[in-house]
Amino acid sequence: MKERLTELQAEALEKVKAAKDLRALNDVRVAFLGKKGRITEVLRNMGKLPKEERPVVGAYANEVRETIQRAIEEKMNQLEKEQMERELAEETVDVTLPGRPVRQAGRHPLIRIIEEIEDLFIGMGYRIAEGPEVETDYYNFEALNLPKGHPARDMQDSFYISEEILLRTHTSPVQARTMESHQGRGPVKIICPGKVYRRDNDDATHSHQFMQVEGLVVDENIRMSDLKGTLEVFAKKIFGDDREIRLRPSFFPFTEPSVEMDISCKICRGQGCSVCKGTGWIEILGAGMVHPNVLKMGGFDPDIYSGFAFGIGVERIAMLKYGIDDIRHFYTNDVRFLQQFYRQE
Ligand code: 2NL
Repeated sequence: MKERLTELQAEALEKVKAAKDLRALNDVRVAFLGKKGRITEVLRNMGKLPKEERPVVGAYANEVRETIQRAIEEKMNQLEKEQMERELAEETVDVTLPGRPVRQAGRHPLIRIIEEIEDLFIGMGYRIAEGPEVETDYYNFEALNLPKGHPARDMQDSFYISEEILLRTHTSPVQARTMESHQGRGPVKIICPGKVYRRDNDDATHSHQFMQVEGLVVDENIRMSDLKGTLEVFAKKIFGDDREIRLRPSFFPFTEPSVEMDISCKICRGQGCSVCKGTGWIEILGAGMVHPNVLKMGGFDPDIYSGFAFGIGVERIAMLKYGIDDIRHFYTNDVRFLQQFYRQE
């Protein structure tokens, strides 16, 4: 029986040595030392031995058990160490590798123009006013001298939500609200940047949603010359000191008189090209003296107060300034388009 145990020990040590991983090692442990293992199996026959031999064989069996157990533990430590070393080697980080580039975002070209305009007018003492994009018919039209039945109020041209509620078609309602909040006392000196909506079919020069910055000054003794001087400062700040401006008579329901402002074409310097359509001038905004009806509805006495107002289409300014040929670029978010503006920040 002792020989049998010696043989088992040799066999077990051989298998421990050959075990390639922790699972194989565990199989060896179960096969030899487990409850139904082969050592236990041998000891089950102890009863057949003469009484005096039993303690000797028993002690020897325990020795064998411990020898195998020790071998298993040693092998286990060795395998674990090998595994750890393998993992460490695999997971080594090469700190000298160049990093992966992080894609950098930046401010949208329209926001950049708006901020530039805001900075300029804040420097001239204006405040920035904002208001709702969903407006009432009163503030969007009525208060701006566009009474019911006026052609500009055509259902075809605006996004109506109900008979009295619509998406604002300009930022003028913010100005109408601001005038009202002043309760007939000047001065009002604001610019109103924001999103506006018109029911248009989108193409290279039209978008059903676009950005506007409108300006309004109401005080005593505000004259056309104040408007002209202000717009000239604006034009030169945005397009460069080398640009000329000119005002042409025009018509808007909310201003009287009304004008449109052109800047001289830089591309052809007055010689005539496709951008200025051969005229040497490019239209950039509309403006005028606030209509007495609009002052009245805003709570101001037109015999005491006067004012000027202007409306700037931000996309048009950005397209001219950066040479962009399609308004849809601003709203389709192609990073190749947007990235061209990042580094200028
Ligand atoms: C354009 C023309 C304009 C205004 C907007 C305005 C606002 C009030 C009173 C009077 Cl509250 N006028 N806004 C005035 C003239 C022209 O915009 O073509 N914009 C792109």
